[in-house]
Amino acid sequence: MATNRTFTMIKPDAVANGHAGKIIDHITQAGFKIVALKYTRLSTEMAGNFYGIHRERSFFGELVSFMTSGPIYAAILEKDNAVEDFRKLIGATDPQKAEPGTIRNLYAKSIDANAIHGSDSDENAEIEGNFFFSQFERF
Ligand code: 3AN
Repeated sequence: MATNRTFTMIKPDAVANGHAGKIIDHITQAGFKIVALKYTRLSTEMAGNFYGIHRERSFFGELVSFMTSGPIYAAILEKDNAVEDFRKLIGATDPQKAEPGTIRNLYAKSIDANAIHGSDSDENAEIEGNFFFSQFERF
């Protein structure tokens, strides 16, 4: 059964372009409640661990250098069917393929600088949330 939580990061491109406020508004207007929120910057080691599943992929080096290039917002979000509904809200990984009105369609420029992350499963939502937040930082 689907849990009701997912994890997101507003990526360095969207923060640098001044889109973070609009993206957070988009997320809350879509019915997601913010359970935890942090403004932070990933170290190379943290980004490498977070994206460890992609370590063997050709784009891994670029992905880590992009994700460490500036501050991000990390958040845990709550809503019924959170993982699936949030993936719909953000759109496809490649913004050229993202549906009109999705966050990546509106704010992302390229497949690597794609504005936002959303967990792809309940299991990963749990792992990724735990990566950033202690139990005392969730409400
Ligand atoms: P998503 O974030 O949509 O779940 P994943 O998990 O397949 O996508 O990829 C993780 C991140 O790696 C993406 N958000 C994107 O920034 C980057 N990425 C994925 N595929 C590519 C690619 N072909 N070229 C460059 N970066 C990529």
